[in-house]
Amino acid sequence: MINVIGLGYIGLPTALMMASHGVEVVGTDYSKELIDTLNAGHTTFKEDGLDELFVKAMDAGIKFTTEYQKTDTYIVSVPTPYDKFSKKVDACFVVSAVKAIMKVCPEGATVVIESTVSPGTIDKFVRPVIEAEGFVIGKDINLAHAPERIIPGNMIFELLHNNRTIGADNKSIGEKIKELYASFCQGDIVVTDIRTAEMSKVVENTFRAVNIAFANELAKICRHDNMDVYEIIKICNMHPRVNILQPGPGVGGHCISVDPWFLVGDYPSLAKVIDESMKTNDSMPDFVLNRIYEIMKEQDLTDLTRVGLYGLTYKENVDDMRESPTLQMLESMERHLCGNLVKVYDPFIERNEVPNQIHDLDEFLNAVDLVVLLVAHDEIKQNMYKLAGKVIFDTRHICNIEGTYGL
Ligand code: SAJ
Repeated sequence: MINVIGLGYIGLPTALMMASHGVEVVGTDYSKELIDTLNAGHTTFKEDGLDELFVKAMDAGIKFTTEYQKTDTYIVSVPTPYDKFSKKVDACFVVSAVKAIMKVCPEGATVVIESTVSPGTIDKFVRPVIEAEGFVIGKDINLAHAPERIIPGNMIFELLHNNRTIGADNKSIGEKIKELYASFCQGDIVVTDIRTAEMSKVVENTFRAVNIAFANELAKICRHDNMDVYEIIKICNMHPRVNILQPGPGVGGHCISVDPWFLVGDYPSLAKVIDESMKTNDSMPDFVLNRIYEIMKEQDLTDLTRVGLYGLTYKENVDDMRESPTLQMLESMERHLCGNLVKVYDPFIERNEVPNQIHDLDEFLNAVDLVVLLVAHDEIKQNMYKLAGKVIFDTRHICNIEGTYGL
């Protein structure tokens, strides 16, 4: 039986996927509310195909509990935030999960860490916890790292089809864990050592962060001299070896906006390009705010209460608001004492999360003169005609109404 610890954005789909492929799974989470919701037959976030997978896994007998189980294999997928000052990974949730596992696990058990950690974290924080309980790693307890790679918005497909990496202390444990993941994963599974697996995961997200920063920097350069960044990127991308990403209002989510900081925190004098890239991405919400003020001036708009921010989530068609550019903009406005003036709307966020949140698209549009498109949800793409007559500032390059302002 597999005990999956932490049933969030990664742990839940992973547990469901294994269960629906014939693996006996118990999912554990310290939140009783979350466990009660799952046991009442409901999933805890929106994702294409998740509800169907949940039904399959329930039929296959998956169980949910707040208790850690006594079993031979554990998968730990708890959050790994970073310390905002030191920029280093904060492994406290991983450490407490492993400590709790050590209290119940039998000798010979394998602990697989799925959570994203910076290189060396498992050596520095996880091994000492296991050894402190008197276990010898490799003899009494085996350790592995199987970093996840799935993208919110396409998680279920990617869980099935992406290639994966398994890091382990020795080949036989690596192969054993590879076999477990191969129960559902149709991609290639590479077995390597733990440190290489840790580093590869962080490097993948850093690669994307640096490339988004490049696009964001181009947007700023093009704005400065009134050039069309999208046209330029489109033309450049016709070159066989150029593939520039899209500029945007900033980088949110719990991965690309977080993981690269681990490298800056651990290698401050070496990770220069990464540091500058992260700063560039973090500067985008303020860049967008300045653009809003410029556009208001140009359009003779003076009333911030008639400005509407479309989109609160960190990207399109997900309900996840973590580190979202819109929240970063609102925080910045808050510091200038005007955060509670603008109107905000997002079809994916039903609860009131910020001041002046409106829950109906038409009502939102009626309440504003300037619409700032911050997230490219399908809903707004399908209702673009409703923006006719408004001043539009499109940070995602989705609106082709004449006169629309861009980044
Ligand atoms: N963004 C841009 N321009 C782009 C692409 C993205 O501004 O061209 C923005 C998005 O709007 C969003 C942020 O970047 O705010 C991140 O979105 P994303 O779609 O690039 O990535 P995430 O954070 O949803 O998922 C990433 C993925 N990593 C990579 O593609 C290397 C995913 O595969 C990982 O599993 C995930 O991080 C994770 O959990 O680590």
